[in-house]
Amino acid sequence: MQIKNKKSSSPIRIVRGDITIMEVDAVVNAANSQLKGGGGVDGAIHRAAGPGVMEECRGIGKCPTGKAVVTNAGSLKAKKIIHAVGPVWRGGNANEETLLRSAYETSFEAAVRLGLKTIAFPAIGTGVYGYPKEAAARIALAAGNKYAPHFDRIYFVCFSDPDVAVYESLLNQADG
Ligand code: AR6
Repeated sequence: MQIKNKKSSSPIRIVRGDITIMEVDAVVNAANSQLKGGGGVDGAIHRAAGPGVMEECRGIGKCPTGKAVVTNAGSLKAKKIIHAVGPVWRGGNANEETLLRSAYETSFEAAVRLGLKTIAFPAIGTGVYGYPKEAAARIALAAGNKYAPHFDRIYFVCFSDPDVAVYESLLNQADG
């Protein structure tokens, strides 16, 4: 797993790897509003966490797009899973930006409320849901900067080197 960030005063770190092995207080999931599990990072998290988490999701029922719900973390090395629901990309004129920002901010708010100090996010919405990667990374990093004072570490976990490069170039731009 590679960890890079020039700006050591910031809690934000860009990581390449599998979010299910992160040792953090909160792992964020890119869920669907039925909380039914699926492919991608959602499938990986539920497989790694075990059936108790799916049972908890069934008990909660649904989660609107742009919001998040919290469960225990089962077998993950985390205290909680925050299941955030990003928007399906429909071309950019269907409120996608507001909904993705809200998915990040609602997740951060839930973690703050629970006193969680370290958190790991996948690139919500950028897989099956089709949100353009750079635009999504901008929203993720802006939310990270907004909530940075509340956290010891905020990891953005990328699944590929090109995804890491997108986040890093945006971070470097921000560093000037
Ligand atoms: N660790 C970190 N990132 C991952 C992992 C992993 N183990 N696996 C995939 N990714 P997606 P979405 C990356 O499709 O677009 C599901 O079926 C992946 O490369 O998982 O929000 C849900 O049930 C991509 O960059 O989530 C929903 O129905 C990112 O995670 C729907 O897909 C998000 O891709 C949600 O779609």
